[in-house]
Amino acid sequence: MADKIGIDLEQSRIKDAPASMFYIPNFITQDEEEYILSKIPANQWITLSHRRLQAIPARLTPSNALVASSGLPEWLLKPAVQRIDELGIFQDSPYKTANHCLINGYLPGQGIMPHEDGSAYHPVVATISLSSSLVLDVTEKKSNDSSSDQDDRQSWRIFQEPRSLLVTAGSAYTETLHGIAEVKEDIDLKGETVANWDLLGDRERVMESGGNNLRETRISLTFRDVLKVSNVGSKIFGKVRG
Ligand SMILES: O=C(O)CCC(=O)C(=O)O
Repeated sequence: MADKIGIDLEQSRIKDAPASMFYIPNFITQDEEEYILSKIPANQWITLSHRRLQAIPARLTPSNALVASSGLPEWLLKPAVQRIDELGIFQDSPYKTANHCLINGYLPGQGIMPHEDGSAYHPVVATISLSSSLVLDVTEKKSNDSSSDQDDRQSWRIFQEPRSLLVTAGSAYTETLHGIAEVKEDIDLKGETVANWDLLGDRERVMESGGNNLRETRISLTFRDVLKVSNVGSKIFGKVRG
């Protein structure tokens, strides 16, 4: 997968993170961010204990299938999915594009437990952040030394700015867990502690705040290609898999 990624994306590779993670600041404009935010349905949030969530076009079934009567709506396709597709990150996926979006909403102090995205999806996820910055913690799944009591797993901090795109693929998808700490402020942000520091769009803002990031409400759009799709009653999934 990494070999097939175009040269522009290669310049966005997070070198200090597991292969393959890419970070692109200002992937969408402020107007596009406002447009997407204005389109997120206000009445479709599922409130969980530590965040809220929407699955578009639908939640997966217990057997990890996507069964829906329509595809992603226009407001997610343009510009977000269209621009993601231009990167070629879904070129090896069954549908050659994202067919699913999980929208997560986090208040300051909210987060998500370390987890992996699993086998329901082609192993690529593209995350657009909206409204606020925060740190995503990425940790190796397995300890190098299973006989040791000590947790010697390697971990990395990825700082996600509003309007940025984070791509997680390859062994970063299959061999790591990702989570967001339930804190109101991310601290100690600097070149030595943030894996994508050199790729950030606005390092000055972080430095001016003394390496701290006071969180505000953040929305993330996580785009994936669900492997099992039912095309029942639908013209939307044009490419039906055999
Ligand atoms: O909000 C994020 O950036 C992460 C979301 C996430 O981990 C997920 O949807 O599985």
